[in-house]
Amino acid sequence: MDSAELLKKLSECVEMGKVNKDAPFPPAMKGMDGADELTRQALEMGIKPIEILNDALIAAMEKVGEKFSQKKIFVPQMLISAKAMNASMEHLKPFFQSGEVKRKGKFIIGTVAGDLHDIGKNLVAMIVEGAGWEVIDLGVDVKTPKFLQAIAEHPEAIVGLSALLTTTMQSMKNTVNEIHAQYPNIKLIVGGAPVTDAFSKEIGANAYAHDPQSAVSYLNAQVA
Ligand code: B1M
Repeated sequence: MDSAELLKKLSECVEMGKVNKDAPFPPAMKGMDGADELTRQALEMGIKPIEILNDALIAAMEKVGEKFSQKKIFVPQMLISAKAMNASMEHLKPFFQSGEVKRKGKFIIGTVAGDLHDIGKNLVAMIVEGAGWEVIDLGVDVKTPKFLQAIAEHPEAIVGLSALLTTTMQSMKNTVNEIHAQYPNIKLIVGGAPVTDAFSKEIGANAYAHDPQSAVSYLNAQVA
């Protein structure tokens, strides 16, 4: 198998959610190498981590994000693709951490104060990471001082806020106000099931993303 074929196969594994050889899903790929084994082989073959990231992983996650936006796949498939991507990323992390591969930028994300829902936020974090960004995930029930602390540590970052409850949309508004009061130039993206574009404008966020792929599109546009 040459390097182009290997990257294509790896990309398919991430798109289809084939984590490793032992993984039973998807049934059509049973017994075949998965993202874990193929990433190891790609590195052993001398393919650069940046090529693996861009040509296989990011390409695959873009397709996954688009299919999700078009309702051709649903949350479970997206989660399993993200799991396969993570299996591959485990092999690439040392290269990112050493600075050998340059990320597009930093993205701080958290679910706002009072809100414990994290499935959507985690999906956004994983897809954004798969798109080549360094993600600083602050978790759930994140109060404004924790966001402010993270921004002080990473002033170049773009910040994402997630809310799933109509009640915590008020926390989102407060956090956006307080962040912008201290850091008027920081870019803020908001999202989550009850959040709308109109609400995002009303509270002065810089952008509304209805799904992970639109968050990626906004982020990539900032560094294009
Ligand atoms: Co809760 N819950 N829940 N819940 N829960 C909802 C949200 C609710 C709609 C259910 C209902 O009543 N029909 C309702 C909210 C009603 C409202 O406010 N209008 C509700 C409620 C009321 C509650 C409690 C108050 C229940 C109670 O205790 N009485 C309580 C609140 C706890 C708290 O947060 N303080 C509660 C608790 C829970 C669980 C802990 C049991 C669990 C959360 C587990 C977890 O997250 N680890 C839970 C769950 C699972 C849900 C539902 C069933 C599913 C949410 C979910 O994960 N969806 C939900 C009903 C529903 O949505 N069907 C419900 C899948 C996820 C992939 O979608 O999060 O929307 P979502 O993320 C999407 C987009 O929104 C977007 O990308 C994702 C992928 O497309 N997105 C972003 C999200 N964040 C983004 C950020 C971005 C960009 C895009 O940029 C920064």
